Parts: sequence; structure tokens; C-alpha cells
Amino acid sequence: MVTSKTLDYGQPSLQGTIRIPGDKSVSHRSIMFGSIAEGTTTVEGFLQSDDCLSTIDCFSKLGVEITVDGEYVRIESNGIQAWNEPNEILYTGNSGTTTRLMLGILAGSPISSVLIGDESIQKRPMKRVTNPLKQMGAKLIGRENGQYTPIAVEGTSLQSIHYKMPVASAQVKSAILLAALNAEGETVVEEIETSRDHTEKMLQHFGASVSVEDRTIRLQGGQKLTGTHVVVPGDISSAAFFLAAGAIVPNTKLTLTNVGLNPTRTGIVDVLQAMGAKLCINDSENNSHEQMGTIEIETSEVTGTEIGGDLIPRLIDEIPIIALLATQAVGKTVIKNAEELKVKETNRIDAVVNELKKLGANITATDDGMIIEGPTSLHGGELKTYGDHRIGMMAAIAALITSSAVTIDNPECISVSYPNFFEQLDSVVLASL
Ligand code: SPQ
Repeated sequence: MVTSKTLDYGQPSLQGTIRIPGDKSVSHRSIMFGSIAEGTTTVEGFLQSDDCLSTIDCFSKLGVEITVDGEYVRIESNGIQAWNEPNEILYTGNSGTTTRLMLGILAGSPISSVLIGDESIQKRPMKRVTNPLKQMGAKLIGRENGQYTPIAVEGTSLQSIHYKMPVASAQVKSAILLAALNAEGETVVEEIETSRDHTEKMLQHFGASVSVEDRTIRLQGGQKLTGTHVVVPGDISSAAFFLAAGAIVPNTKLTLTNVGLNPTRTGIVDVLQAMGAKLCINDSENNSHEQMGTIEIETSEVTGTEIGGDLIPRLIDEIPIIALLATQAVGKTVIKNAEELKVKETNRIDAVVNELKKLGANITATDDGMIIEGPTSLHGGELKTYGDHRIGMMAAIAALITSSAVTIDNPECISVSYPNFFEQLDSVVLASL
């Protein structure tokens, strides 16, 4: 295990093209839906990251036949009724998506199982999922009344629910919808803000009928899914690191291809445009059920902005890198309504503020976000990742603009979402003149 990595780029510029690797959210769901469906599912563009491999491992333990060949995955399943009861604990690693969505899937399955994740997952709140699932009749037992893993699930028959979500969360929405597939009656989920809709899109892609009107989703239970072909777009949350780098590193021009452009995920593009970044987007024709295209970005004068409200779920995972971007913007950037950051892989408000302060940023934590004053020249330092991939990548991008080296602990944590991050970064770095 590599315990630290020192990044000393001098004063680089970035030039070139990066093909953005598969979307983590869509990759997880492709395995889950392929395992629930009857027949063969093939997946193209799958993200072979630690988190997505945790999902594959869990379904393999249920007897689903999954073969991985690079970005290509084949899933053979006879449907949920044919799953085996696992004689091992299902290990969800560092992945909140795997843990929460599997709880929804397993609740209405014919099997009993136990889920556990790594140290970070064991601290992340699960009641947001176990409470509505219990209201549907799920039999779940976990620490602190179902708040923390390990959680034991005894699959049982479920009833539909009309659920008004207290938080904007695609994981909560998805867990309920996946449970609803095996529940009696029509389930209705009302969101407070629109969160990423990959589950709704994939339900339709696998042949289910789901109605979405404004922020209300309706799904009739008892629908069967049929295996299909899934094309996974590139992950805009991964592209975000290169979008920010493209804007703030001098003499830079980057082309990012294969980028997922699902409108529930493109908040980062809205923010870059509001800050005055020079970027150009080309939607491409493709055979994915999700929108995708190419984004070109170049060095830009950026200005501070305000980020809050319904924009937050559309860029929640991009806030660490947006904070770094804001340190280079003229004026004040205010990020608010983002308290969900406190329950990610680590408390991302504290982590971002602590680490960027170490580099000399003018940044202050608030109850629901942060305030950044820019522009500030950043210096090097020793940064902690807190085992959080997004903090690790923020620190690595910061190293491109610091006056001296940045050392990060535990660079390997980045592989939960972006295993070839450093390789792709190195491919576009032009050494200083
Ligand atoms: O899967 P995990 O660990 O929760 O991953 C994160 C991330 O930064 O990659 C969050 F920590 O992404 C979530 C995202 O924040 C992935 C996700 C999904 O695929 O449905 C939804 C978001 O979480 P939430 O809690 O808002 O539903």
C-alpha cells in the first residue's frame, strides 16, 4: 500500500484530450438491474473502480453470474427469485450507493443476508433508507435501530408506500423504488429537490413503466425487468476535476470526451458558466439511454458565485473541487444548503475547509456549506484525504497551481471512483518551461 504521494508539477500547463471513464452511479445500477432482471444484460463502458467492484462482488455472492472484461460486463440472471441465500456477509466496501440500494433490493427479495461496509460506511447514516423500508414492511435489524451497518435483512413481502422524502437523495429515492418493484400496489415518492434520476431512467430501459411528474415518481409493484444492453456514459463527477483544472491552470486547453450530460448531474457546468469559464459543450448522438457529449475548456478569468437551493443535488459531489476553483475566482463564493456534505465518505465541509486552509486559502466553514474569498495564491503542504476519493482528487488538482509541492496521504482511496486518475492527469500535464 502506498501511504503518501508527493505532487510537484512546477508551473505546468495542461493540453490534450481525456476520455472520461464510466459513470459510477450508472455502473452500480447496471449491475443491480442486470441482476434483478431475467436474461442476459451486457454493459459497455463499465467503471472498474473499487466501489463498482464491491457491487459486483455482492451480487456474485447471490449466485448471479457476472463476468468482467475491462469495461465490458456480462450478467446472466434468472431474476431475483432465483438468487441464492449467501453464506457469507455481503461486503459493500466504501460505497454508500451499494449499501443503500442493496438494502432496498434485498428487503423484498426471497433471501436473508447481512450487509457491512468499511470503517467509513459503518459511520454513514442508514435510517434514511431503513425507516421508509420498514414502513413498507421490511425486516431489517442494524445498530442503533437500523442506523448503521452491519444490517441484517430478512427478505419478505412488502407493501407500497407514499413517501415524502425529508432529504434530497438519489440513494434514498432509489432504495425505495427498487423495493417498490417487489411490493404490492403503487409506490409514490415525492422529492424535495430533484436528485439524479439514473434509477428512473434505467427502470424504463429495462422495460418497467415508471411515471415522473415534476418531483413525484410513481411505480407499480410486481413489474418484471428484462435483461438488455447498457451503455454507461463517462462520469461528469470525474470530469469535474479536469473542468476545474482546465479553468484555473494557466495556458491550458482540455477536451473531455464521453462525458455524461444527464441534466440532473450538470450543476458543475452551470457553475462554471456562472463564474465566466470558457467552455464549449457538444451533445453527441449515441446509443446510451443517457445523454452524453464532449466538453472543451480553457484557462479563464473566473469570478465568485452563489451556489444553493435546487442546484445542490445537481453538483453535490463536485463541491470539493468547486471550492478549490473558488479560491482562484475574483470575489466571494458562497455555498449554502449543502449540509448533506457532512454525511459523505467524510464530513466534506470540514475536510475541504481544513485542507484548503493549509494551502493558504481564505475559506470559512458554515453550518450548511462554506464561504471562499478569492483569488488567493496557494502554497504547497501536506494534505489529508480522510480516505475520501473526492478530497484526494481535489488535493491533486490543487498541486497544479501551488507554488510548491503538495503531499497527500492515502492516494489509493481515489480508486473507489477514478482508478486511472493520475495516469490521465499525467497524460495532459506539460512540464513548466
Ligand atoms: O456511493 P457513495 O459512497 O455515497 O458516493 C458518493 C460520491 O462522492 O461518489 C457520495 F459520497 O456519491 C453519491 C452521491 O453523493 C452517489 C449517488 C448515487 O449513485 O445515487 C447519489 C449521491 O448520494 P445521495 O446521498 O445524495 O443520494
